[in-house]
Amino acid sequence: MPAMDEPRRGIPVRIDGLLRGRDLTGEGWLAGRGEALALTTAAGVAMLPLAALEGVHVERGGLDLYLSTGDVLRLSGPEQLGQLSQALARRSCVFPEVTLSLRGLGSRGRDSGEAHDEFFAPLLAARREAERSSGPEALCAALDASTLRERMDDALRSLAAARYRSDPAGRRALEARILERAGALLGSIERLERAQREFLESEDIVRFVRWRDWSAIVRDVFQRADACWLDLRPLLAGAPSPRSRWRRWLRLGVSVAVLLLPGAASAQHVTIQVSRLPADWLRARGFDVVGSESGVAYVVADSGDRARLAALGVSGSPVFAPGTSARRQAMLADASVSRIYRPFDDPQRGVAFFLDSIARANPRVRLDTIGRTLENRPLLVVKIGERDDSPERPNVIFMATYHAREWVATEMALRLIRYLAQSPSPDARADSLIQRRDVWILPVANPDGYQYTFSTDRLWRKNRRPNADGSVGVDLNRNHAAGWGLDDEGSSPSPASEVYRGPAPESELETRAIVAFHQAHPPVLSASYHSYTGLLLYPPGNTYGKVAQDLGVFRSLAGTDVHPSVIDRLPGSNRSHYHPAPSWNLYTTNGDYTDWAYGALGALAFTPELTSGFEGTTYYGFEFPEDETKLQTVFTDNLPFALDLLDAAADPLHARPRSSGVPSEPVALESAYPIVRARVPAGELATAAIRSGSAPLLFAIDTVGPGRYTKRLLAPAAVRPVDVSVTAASGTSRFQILSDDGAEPRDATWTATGDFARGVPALAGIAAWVGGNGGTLRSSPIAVPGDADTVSVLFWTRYLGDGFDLRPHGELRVSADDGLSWTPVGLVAGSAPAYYPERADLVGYAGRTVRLSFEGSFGISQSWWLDEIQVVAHRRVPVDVVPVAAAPLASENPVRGATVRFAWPFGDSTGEIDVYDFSGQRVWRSGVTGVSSLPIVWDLAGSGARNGVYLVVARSQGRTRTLKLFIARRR
Ligand code: 0X9
Ligand code: ZN
Repeated sequence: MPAMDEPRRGIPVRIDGLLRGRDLTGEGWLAGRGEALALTTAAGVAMLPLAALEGVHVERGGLDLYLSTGDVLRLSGPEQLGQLSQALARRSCVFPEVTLSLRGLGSRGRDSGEAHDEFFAPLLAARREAERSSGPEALCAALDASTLRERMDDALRSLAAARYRSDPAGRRALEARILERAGALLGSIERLERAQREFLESEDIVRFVRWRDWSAIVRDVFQRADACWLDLRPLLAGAPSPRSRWRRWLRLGVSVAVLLLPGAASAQHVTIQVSRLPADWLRARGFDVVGSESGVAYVVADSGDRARLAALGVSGSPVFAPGTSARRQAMLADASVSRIYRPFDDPQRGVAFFLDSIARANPRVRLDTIGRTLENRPLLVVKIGERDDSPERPNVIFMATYHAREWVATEMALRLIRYLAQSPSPDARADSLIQRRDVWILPVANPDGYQYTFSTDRLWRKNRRPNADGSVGVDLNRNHAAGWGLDDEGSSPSPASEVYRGPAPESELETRAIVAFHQAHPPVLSASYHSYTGLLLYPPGNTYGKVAQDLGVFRSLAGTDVHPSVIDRLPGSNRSHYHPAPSWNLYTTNGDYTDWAYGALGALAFTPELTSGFEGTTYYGFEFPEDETKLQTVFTDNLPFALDLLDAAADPLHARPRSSGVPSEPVALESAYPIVRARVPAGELATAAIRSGSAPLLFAIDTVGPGRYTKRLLAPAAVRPVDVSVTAASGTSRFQILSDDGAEPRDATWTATGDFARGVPALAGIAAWVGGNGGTLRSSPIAVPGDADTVSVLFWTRYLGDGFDLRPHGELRVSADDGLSWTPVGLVAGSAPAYYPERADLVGYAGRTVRLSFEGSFGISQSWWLDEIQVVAHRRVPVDVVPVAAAPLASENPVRGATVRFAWPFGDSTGEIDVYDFSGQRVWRSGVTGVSSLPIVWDLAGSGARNGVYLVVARSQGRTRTLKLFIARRR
C-alpha cells in the first residue's frame, strides 16, 4: 500500500506468534499503512492487510490478532491496548459505500417523483441514521433489518394504494405484482436480518469477518433496491398515476403555479459532492447527507435542495452515475475546477481531445486505440516518429496512470508527447533518436478510474469494474500475469481492497489490451509512470532480496544513489534525487507491470514514482499541486532518463547512459563468498569460465528471470577466494580481493564502533556486523594497485529502512587521506529484510591507500546487517577492442613462423609487453626500456605456445595498447 499517512515506524510492541510459518516473536513496531498494518521486527516488515484480519481480542495484557491465514499474533506492551483494539475495530468495521453508484436513486423522473421518494425513503432514512451513529453496533442498529423490512413493505404497498384508491381489486393486483418484483430485495433484507444477528452475537475472534459479511449484504440490499426501482418504474407508469388526480384538478382550474413549486416539479435527484463543509453542518440544515470522506460530504439533493445549497453560497459538483454520457458530464462538470490537469472525457480540453489535436497538428504523431474499457473509453496510444512500425527500429514504450489518482504521471506522459512531437525539434538528440526508434506512449492506462477521479473521488486508485461483492475496481498494477497472486503481500484477493488483484491474471480489459499491444510491439525498454515517492524502480518486485540477472543494465540506466539518473529539482522536495532500486525495496507486490514486462518479454521496464510527495512540511502525496512551473519541473527532471531509455534501445548492454554516467557491465562480480556470483554477456555464456586463483570453478547458471543481456553464474566457494577471474569470449575480468571481513571471530581487519557489533542472523559463518544507528564499521588501510580499473566494495546486506523515506539510511564512505575527509561512495535505504549482495564502486583511487567506513543512520540500532564484505580491484582484459593503428605491431599476424617480433607503440617510454591466452593466463612477458632497447621478440616454440587466439598488451605509464594475435603454425 502506498502510504497515505506520513511514513512512520509506529508504536513499539512485543510480538509473539507465527505468520505463514515465519516466526515474528520479538520486539517490533506496529504502524498503519493505508489498508494494512505494518509489523516491523528484526525479521523484516510483515504487512497485514486489514482485510486479512478476522478479529481482535484483548486478554491478560495482550491483544490477539486473528488472521485469515489461521495464524494468531499476540501483541503486548503498549499501554492503550484497549484503545488499539477499538481503533482496529473502527478501521475494520467501516460503513459500506452504498449510494454513489446507484442509477435508480439518481433518476427521479418527472413522472415518478413522489413514488421515487416513497420507495427510497426507508433506505435513505436508515442511511442517514447510520451517518449519525458511530461504532459498529450503532451502525448495525441504524440499519436494523426488521424495521427496514416493515418500512419497505409499507412503502411498496402504498405505491399500489396511491394508484387504486377506490379500487381494492386493482390495488391487490398491482400490490401482488410489485411484491413479486421486489422479491429479490425483500430476500436480501431477510439475509440482512440473519447477518445482523450473527454479527451482534459473534465472538471477538471472527467479529470483523461477520462485519464484512454484514456490509456486503447491506450493499446488496441497496443495489437490489436500485434494480427493483428501475424494474417497477414501467409497471407504475402503466397503472393509473396519482398525478391523474392533479390533471383532473387542473381541468377543474387549479393553478399551474402548484406545479412550479420546488417539491412538486422535482427535477433530477442527484448526489452532490460538497467540499469544505462539515457533514453535520449540512445535516443540521436538513440536507440529506448520505456519506462523507476526507472533507467531502455527499448530499442527495433534488432541485429544491440544490436551490437551497446555492442560496447558502454552497457550490457542489454532481456525482455521476455510471453510464452518464460524457457530453452530459462535461455539461454538468464545474469547468473552473481544473486548469492544467486534463480529465479524460472533457470535449474541450480532455486527454482524448488533446491527443487528437496533437495528432492532427504534427506529422510525426499517430493516434491509435489499442482497446476499450468497461465504460467504453478508448485506450489511446500515441506513436511518435516514422509513421510506420518498422522491425528495424527498436520499440520503446512509455505508459502512465495505471492508478487513477496519479495525475502527475499523465502530465509527464503528455508533456513527453508534446516534446517529442516537435518537428523540427530544437533538441537535436531527441530528434535523431525519434527517427531511429519506434516510440509509443499510452498516457492514461486506466481511463475509467482516471475520469472518476475528476468527477467523483479524487483519490480513486483502481479501475471501475463492478466486483461480484458489490465493491468496485481492480488494481491494474496487480493484475498482470507474472507471479499473480503469489502471496497476499501487497496484493489482495479481497475485491474491496485498494490492491485487489482481480479474479484472475489479466482479468481486466485494460491489462489485456496492454499485454496484446506489448506482444505486437515488444519493447526493448519501457517505463510505467506512477506517483509518488521519488523512486526509480526496476524488477523484480515480488520477493525481497531477489535481483535481476540484468542488474548491470538496470543499474546503469537507473543509476545509483551516488550517481543518480533523475535529479529532483522541485522546491521543498524532501529528496535530492530519485532513489534507484529493485521494486521490492519499496515493498513487495505481485502482478505488477514491470515484473511481467521483464519476465515475459525481457523488456527493461522501470517504474518511476514521480515526486517525493512533500513540499517542505506540506504533504501532498498523490495530489501534486496544479502549478505549471512545478509540473514542468517534474517533466524536465525526468526527461533525461526518458531520453536515455530511447538512446539505450539500440544496445542496452553497451549503453553509457548520460544522466547516471554509470557504465553498463558486460562482466561483473556480485559476490566472491560464500558463493561466487558473476554476470557475463548472455551471448557469451557458452565460452564462460570462472577461476578462483588458477582453479576452475564448477558453476550453475541462474534460472531466475530472463537474463536477456547478462546471465548469472553461481559457484559455491568453500573458502574466501583471494583472486577470481571471469572469462568469456570478449575478454577476461580479474578480480583481486584486497580485503575481506565476515564478522567472524578470526576476522580482524575491520573495526566496529558505536552500535556496530557482531550479531545474527549471519549470511555465512556464525556472525554478521549489526548496527544501524550512529555506529561505524571501518576498514584498516587498503593499498589499491596502480593498474586497477575500478575498486568495488561487495557486501551482503539487509536493513529495515522505510520504502517511503530515504532519511533512514546506511552509507559507505571512502577516505584517501587517512581518515581526514570522507566521500560517500554508496548508500542503502528502503526496505530490505532479506540479505542480498550490494556494491559500491570507487573510481580514481588506483595507486592510493584508502580506508572505508560503513555508517548507519537508520535511527534504530540493530537495523542494518553487513556480512562478507569484500574489497575487490578489477582489471579487464578485453579481446575485441583493438585500436589497430596504435597497437603493438607484429611482424606477422597470423603468425606462421617460430618467432614473432613486436614494435613498441609508446616511443621512448619504458613499460612492458604481456601476452595472454584465451583464458586470461599470462604466457609471456617482456620489459621494454624504450627505443634504444633491442627488438622485442617472442619465441613461440620456447614458450610452448599453441595455435589459437592471444592478446598482446603493451603498457606504459598508465596507457594500454592491445593487439589480437592469431597463431597458426604448421607443424
Ligand atoms: O504499488 C504500486 O503499484 C506502485 N506504487 S504506487 O504508490 N504508485 O501505487 C509501485 C509498484 C512497484 N512494484 C513493487 N513494489 N513490486
Ligand atoms: Zn501507482
